[in-house]
Amino acid sequence: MNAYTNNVLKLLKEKYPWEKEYIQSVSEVFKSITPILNAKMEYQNNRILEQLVEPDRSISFRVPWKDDQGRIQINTGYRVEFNNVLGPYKGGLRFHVSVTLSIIKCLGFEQIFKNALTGLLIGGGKGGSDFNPRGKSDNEIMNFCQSFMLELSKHIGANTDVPAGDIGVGTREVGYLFGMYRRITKSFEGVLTGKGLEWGGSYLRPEATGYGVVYFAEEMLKNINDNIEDKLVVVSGFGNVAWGVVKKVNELGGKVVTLSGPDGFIHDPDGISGEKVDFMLRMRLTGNDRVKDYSDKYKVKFYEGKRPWIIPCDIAFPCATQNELDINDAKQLVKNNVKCLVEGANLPVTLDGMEFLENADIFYAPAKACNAGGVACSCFEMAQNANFMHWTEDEVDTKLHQVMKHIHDQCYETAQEFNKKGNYVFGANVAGFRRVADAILDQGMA
Ligand code: NDP
Ligand code: 2IT
Repeated sequence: MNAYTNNVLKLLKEKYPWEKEYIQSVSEVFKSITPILNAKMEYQNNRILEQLVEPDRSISFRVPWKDDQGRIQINTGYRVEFNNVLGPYKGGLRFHVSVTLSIIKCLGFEQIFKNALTGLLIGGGKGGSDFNPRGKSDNEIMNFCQSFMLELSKHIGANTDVPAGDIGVGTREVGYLFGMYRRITKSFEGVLTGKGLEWGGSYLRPEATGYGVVYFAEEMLKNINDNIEDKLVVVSGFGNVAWGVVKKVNELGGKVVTLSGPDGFIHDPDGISGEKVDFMLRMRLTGNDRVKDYSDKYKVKFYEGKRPWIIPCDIAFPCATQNELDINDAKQLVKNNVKCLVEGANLPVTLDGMEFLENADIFYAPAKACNAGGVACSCFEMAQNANFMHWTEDEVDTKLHQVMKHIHDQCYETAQEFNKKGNYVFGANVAGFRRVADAILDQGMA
C-alpha cells in the first residue's frame, strides 16, 4: 500500500464503515497495485481509484410477493452497476439470506477486474436479494422472480446491463426472470445469460465456471510439466460450480473425494464419479441444503459442521461461498502438501489466508482469474444472441479454453514483469486494474 491507496481506503472506511465485505474486496485489490500506481502517475492524477470505488449507480428496491398461503412477503432487491468502460454491466444475481448491499458491492467490485481479465467486452455489475430460495415451492420462486423483474427490467438491457446466475439462481430462476422481462418489454433479447438452450442459452454455460477453474489449474500445473491425472482433489460446496469442477476433474483422470454444504462435508475415498455426480445434481435440485444426503446414500463418512480442508490432497477447489477457508485451513492444506489451490467460489479465502497462500510454495489462483470461465461463457451467449445464432459445444469449449489460457498467461506474465514470479494474486489484480484504468483514461472522466 502507498499513501494514495491508504488515503482512498481510509475515506471509504469513513464513508461506509458498515460495508465490511466491500472494504475487504477493495483492500485486497489495493494491496497489489502500488507498483503500477507508482509507475504511472496519471492514475493518481486522474483519481482513478476514487472513480473506481464508487459504483456508477446502486439500485435497491422492495420486492413484494405472495407465498403459497396467500401471505404477502417482502424482500429487498439490489443491482449495483459498477463500471461499464469495457462493455455492458455484467455479473450474476445472488438469492441468499445473507445478501446485503455490502456483499453485492464486494462481488461487483471483483467482477470489474474479473471481466477485464477475460479480454472480452464486458463491464462489472452484480445484484441479488436476501430472498431465501430454500424450501420454497416452484410457484413461490416464480412469484418472487416476476416481482423482482418488475423493478429490475427498468434498469437492464442487452447493451446496458446483463445479469446472470450466482448462488441460488440457476436456469429455472433465469427462465422466470427472462419470461417476465419479455412480457414487460415485448423484447426477446440477450438481456440475461444462463438461459435454457432452446430459448437463447449457450452450450456449456452451466458447466463453464467449473470447467474454466479446472482449465486454469491445468495451465498452472503445466509450469511444472504436470497435469490433473491421478491427482487427489478436495472440493467444497455442492452447487453449480462444484458440479462443473467434479465433472471436468473426472474427465481428466483426477479423483474428487469431498463435497460440502452448510451442514458439514462428506469424504468419499473411492471418488465422486459416475452416477454419484448425477446424485449430486439431484441433491442440489431438490433445494435441500444438506450434503449429508450423499453420505446417507453412499455410506461414506460425514463430518458435521466441519470443512473439508483437513483431508490431504494435491489440489483444493473451494466452490461454496466467501470466507470459507481461513488462515488455519490454509496452513493445514500446505502442511498436507497441497500443490494447487484454485478458487471456484468468489473470495472464498479470508484476507490473512490469502496473504499466507501468496507466500507459500504452492500454485495459488484467485477467483477473479480462475473462475472467470462462467462470465466468459455468458459473454459468448450474448454474442450468439446478438447474431440469433448457436455455436456448437466444441466451438464454445475451444473458446473457453482460449480465454482461460489467456487469463493464466496474462497473470503469469504481469507478475513476472513486476518481479513477482508465480504470484497469481498480484498478476490478476494488476493486469485487471491496468485494463480498466487505461480505458478510463482513454475515455475521459466518466
Ligand atoms: P449454487 O447456489 O449452485 O451453490 C452454492 C453452494 O454452496 C451450495 O451448495 C450452497 O449450499 C453451498 N453453501 C452456501 N453457503 C455455504 C457455507 N457456508 N458452507 C458450505 N457450503 C455453503 O451457487 P454457485 O455454485 O453458482 O456458486 C458458488 C460460488 O461460485 C459462489 O461464490 C459464486 O459467487 C461463485 N461463482 C458462480 C458462478 C456461476 O456462474 N454460477 C461464476 C463464478 C463464480 P446452500 O445453498 O444450501 O446454502
Ligand atoms: O461471479 C460470477 O462471475 C458469476 N456469477 C457469473 C456472472 C455472469 O454474468 O455470468
